[in-house]
Amino acid sequence: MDEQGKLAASRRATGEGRSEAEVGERGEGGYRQEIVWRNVILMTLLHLGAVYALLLIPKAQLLTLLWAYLCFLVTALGVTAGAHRLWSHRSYKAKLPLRIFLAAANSMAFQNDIFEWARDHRVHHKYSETDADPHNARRGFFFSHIGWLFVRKHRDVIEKGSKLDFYDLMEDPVVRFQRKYYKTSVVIMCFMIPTLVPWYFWGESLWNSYFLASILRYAISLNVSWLVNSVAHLYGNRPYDKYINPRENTFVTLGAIGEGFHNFHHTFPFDYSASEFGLKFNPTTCFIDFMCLLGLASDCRRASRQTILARKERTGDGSI
Ligand code: ST9
Ligand code: ZN
Ligand code: ZN
Repeated sequence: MDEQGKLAASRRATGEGRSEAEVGERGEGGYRQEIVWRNVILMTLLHLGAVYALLLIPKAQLLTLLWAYLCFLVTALGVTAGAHRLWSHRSYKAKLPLRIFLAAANSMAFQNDIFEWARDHRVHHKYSETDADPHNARRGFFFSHIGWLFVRKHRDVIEKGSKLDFYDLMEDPVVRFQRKYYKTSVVIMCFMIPTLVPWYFWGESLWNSYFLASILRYAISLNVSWLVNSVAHLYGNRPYDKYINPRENTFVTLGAIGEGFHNFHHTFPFDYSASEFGLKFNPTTCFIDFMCLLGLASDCRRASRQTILARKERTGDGSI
């Protein structure tokens, strides 16, 4: 990226140029919580739609249900192998075709574009459980699960977040492209493709495929991702560091295709497997390993066995 581009990306990332009024609205010293009603209404409608979709399950073709599940897996990989382990943590390297696939899968997830997701996530790791953490679990289960999307961010998120480095993200043309065409890519990947494939290929009704492969799949994948921020920050063991909140939670691991080993992950965020156990229920790790086999991924970073054991000994809670 040229210097101009870098400067513009940095300005966007740091929030430079935000008006006094906008900053003032977040409260000078304290924090005035401002509800974003548009988000409350849209998320309520989405969840009502998902409950209605459950009633359609017995009426849908088996292939449609399998397709919805496949879409869920692709969605999940776009978040776990893409936005999370690749772009937020740089825990492995991916060649262009894999990055394009992961960016498309990430648009299917419709969880904000990769840049925004990774920016919030890096801030979450750096300032966990403080006001600068976008989904600070100390503000309760509801806030860390979904509530953080219903209010304007605490000013600490933006202030402290602006001090972190996000250059590498905007240096990736795939990230820039996805951010530029984010809305279009979401319409295509999150809504059109999941809905049209069952209708075109096996004659499912548009109604069924829209509610099952788009709405229900989207609502479930959001909630599963949010469980990492809520449940995995509140319930479970802390074998690696008992002084931090994130925990190992099997229930979350199962839903979030290997992302519930959260005490390990916050202790060793650079580890590409996000868990001590590599393949022990970690479909995301299986996927990255397979990509390495195909030559599409490389340089997987790992915390050494010795480092893990020493850390467990020093700060773990004694559980396994
Ligand atoms: C969603 C995200 O659901 C889910 C994330 C889940 C994370 C899980 C993590 C666990 C890891 C493992 C993965 C497991 C996955 C398993 C998958 C299984 C399926 N630093 O945000 P704005 C600045 S999204 C620095 O508008 P407001 C910046 O300048 C759901 N600066 O703040 C920015 O401007 P720009 C769908 C920052 O006005 C400006 O501030 N999406 C930072 O307070 C304004 O930013 C929605 O529902 C930072 N961190 O609004 C939309 N942040 O962006 C939700 C901001 O131009 N979002 N700045 O550079 C919104 O509507 C708004 O963000 C808001 C806050 C209302 C929440
Ligand atoms: Zn966390
Ligand atoms: Zn992380």
